Amino acid sequence: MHIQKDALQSVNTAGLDRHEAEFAFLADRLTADGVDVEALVGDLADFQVAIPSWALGAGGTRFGRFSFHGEPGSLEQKIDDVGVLHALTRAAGAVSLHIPWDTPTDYAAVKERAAGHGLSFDAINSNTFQDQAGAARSYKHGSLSATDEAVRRQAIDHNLEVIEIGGRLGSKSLTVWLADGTTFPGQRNFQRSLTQTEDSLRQIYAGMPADWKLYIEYKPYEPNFYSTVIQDWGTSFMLANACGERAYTLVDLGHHLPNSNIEQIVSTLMLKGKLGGFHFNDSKYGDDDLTVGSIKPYALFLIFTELVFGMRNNPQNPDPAWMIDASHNVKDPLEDLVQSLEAIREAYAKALLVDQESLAAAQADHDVVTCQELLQDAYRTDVRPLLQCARLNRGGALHPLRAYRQLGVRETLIRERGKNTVATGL
Ligand SMILES: [Mn+2]
Repeated sequence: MHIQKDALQSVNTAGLDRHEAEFAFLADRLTADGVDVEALVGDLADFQVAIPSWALGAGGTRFGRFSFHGEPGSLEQKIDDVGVLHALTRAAGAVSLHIPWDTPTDYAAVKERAAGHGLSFDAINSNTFQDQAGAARSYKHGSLSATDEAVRRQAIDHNLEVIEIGGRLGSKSLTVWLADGTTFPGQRNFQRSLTQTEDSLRQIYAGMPADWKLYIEYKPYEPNFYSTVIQDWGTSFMLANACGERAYTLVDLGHHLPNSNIEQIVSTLMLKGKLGGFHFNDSKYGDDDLTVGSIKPYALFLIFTELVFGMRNNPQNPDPAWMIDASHNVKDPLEDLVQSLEAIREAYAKALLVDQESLAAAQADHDVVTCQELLQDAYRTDVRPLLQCARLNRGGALHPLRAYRQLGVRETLIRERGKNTVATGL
C-alpha cells in the first residue's frame, strides 16, 4: 500500500494550529539562546535511519511467537511497509536486508519498488547463526570461528554471496554478527577461535569491492552463555584494525553488560575513526530489543551527545550507518518502529541543543554543577515541535502514530494480505 498525500494532509490539518503555536514559542526561546532553529530543523530532517527487514513482523522469544495480522509475506511487502513508515515519519529512508531471508528473485523489480517509496538499501546482513535448508555443513559449533575448515569456508562463501547480492541492490556495506562462542568452560580454545575468526574476516574483507565497508558487531553473550568470540568493542576494534581501513566496529545498544558506559565507548571509537555502524534499541536486562527510548531515554541522550560531538569533531570517522535493531512480541511492529524513530530523533535533537562551548568552558573551570545543568537543560527541552516541523517540511505526518491509526493502515494491510500471514525471519 501507499499512503496518499491528500489523505495525509487532511489528517495533518486537525493539529496544525496547535503545532504552529507550540513551534513559535519554542523557536523564540531557542533563538534568544543563540540557536539557529532553521539549521537545527534541517539537521533533524536529514537524519535517516535504516529499518531492518526483520523488524516488520512480530518478533518472538524462545518460548513462542505471536503473529501480528497483516504481516509482510514477501520482500516486496516488507519494502512497502518501510515505505509506509517513511511516508509518515520521513525518517526511515533506507532498508537493511538480511540474507537468506530476503534474497531477491527479481532485482530490477525490487529496486524499482524501493525507489518508488524513496528508499535506498543500507548495510546488508549475513546469517551464519542458523543452518539453512540444504546447507552442506552445520553452524552448531560455530561459523567464522569453527574448528572445521570446511564450515569456515561455507560461512566465508555465504558472506561473499551476501556482498554480491547487496551490490546488485546498491548496498555499500556488510554487517557481520556472529553467534559463535561457547556455553561451557573448556568447550573451545579462546585463542584458536579468535585467530580463526580474524582469518575468516580478513578473507571476507578481501572479497569486498573497494567502495564497501565491513561492520563488525559484538555481543557479550547469547545464544552462547559462557563466551562469545567477539564479545566486546575492544575485540571488534582489534579485528577491524586487522582487516583494514574500511572495516569498522558496530555498536548495538543492547549488546552490552548492564550499566556499561556506552557513550564512552562511542566516543573512543569515533576518536579513532572506527565507529561504522549503530543499532538502536532499548533494554532493561540484556539484549531485550525493546522500543528505542522506552526504558532509558536519558542514557540514549548521553550517547547521542557523544555522537553529535564526534560528528562535529572527528572527520576521521565516517557517517555511521544508523539502523533500528528491535523486535516486538506484543505491539504492532509498524507502530513500534514509529515510536523508535521518534525517540531517536528526539534524543538527537536534544543532543544538538547541548551548548558545547559553555560545556567546554565549565569543564575547564571544573564547574561540575554547570556541566550537569548544561546537559540537563538540553535534555529537559520539549523538542517535539521541532520534530513535527522537520516532518511537515518533508511531507510527513504531524503525528505519525495518530495518522497511522486514522488512516487505518493495519486494517488495509490485513485486507490486502490476509490475517494469518507470517513475516520471514526470526
Ligand atoms: Mn544488532
